[in-house]
Amino acid sequence: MSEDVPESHPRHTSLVTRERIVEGVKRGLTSHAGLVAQGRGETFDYLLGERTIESAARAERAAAALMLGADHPVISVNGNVAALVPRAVGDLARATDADVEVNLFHRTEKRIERIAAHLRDNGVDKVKGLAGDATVPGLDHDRARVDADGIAAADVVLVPLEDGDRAAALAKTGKSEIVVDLNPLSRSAEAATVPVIDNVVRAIPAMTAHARSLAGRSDVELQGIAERVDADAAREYAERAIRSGDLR
Ligand code: PTJ
Repeated sequence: MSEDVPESHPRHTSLVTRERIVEGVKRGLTSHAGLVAQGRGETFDYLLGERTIESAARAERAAAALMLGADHPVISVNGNVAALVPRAVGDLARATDADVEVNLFHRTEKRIERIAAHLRDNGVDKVKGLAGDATVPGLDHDRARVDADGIAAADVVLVPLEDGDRAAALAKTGKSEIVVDLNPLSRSAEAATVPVIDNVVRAIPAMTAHARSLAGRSDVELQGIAERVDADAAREYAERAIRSGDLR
């Protein structure tokens, strides 16, 4: 259990995060593949120094502005996100007036129901994803299913830790896509309108803080902030940080 990891441990946060994923698997929220994804994420986070790099901080502000200025923003939640940041997802949804939709790569009705219940237990009032009555074009069978009044109707979708195929297919629908992914070279990050190269445990609370401080800005101002991010430059900055990182 995470309480067993002493706070004095130099990698306390990373170990607690890992424990949350293990717990998520035990509770049937997170897929077994989610463990592998977590391991990959940990590697990139280690190489980034387990901190929010400057370009990611700028992208988080832009992402918040994009969501605030949207007509219908939706936060997509998978098994890893549900285990790691259930409360933070609710906070961001309230701060940006966004829908929350459970949308799984390894889709089972049982896991969707469990995740929806877990999110509700953590203060998310309304959870979509159970209907699955629309599809994202270009994807085969269950991986394509989304809610007609959720992701299918959204103009801005936040997809943390997404599979590359699905992120690319969603981008092709013309929606603006915010991707949180620690790997700047991933196809998901490449598909993003706003790539946030940061750990979801830091990125979602940071986006909420930005959304709160940007509340009340005009649509023109929000659009200006959102457009100021150069997606290619953000990915390149992160790649440089990883390749040249001095971790000692
Ligand atoms: O719950 P499901 O069925 O929807 O499945 C979710 C996973 C994440 C298992 C599924 O979407 C998947 O297989 O994803 P990938 O292709 O492994 O991609 C996950 C990406 O997220 C990788 O590029 C990781 O580096 C990155 N990642 C992992 N943990 C974090 C992360 N990025 C940000 N924060 C993290 N904590």
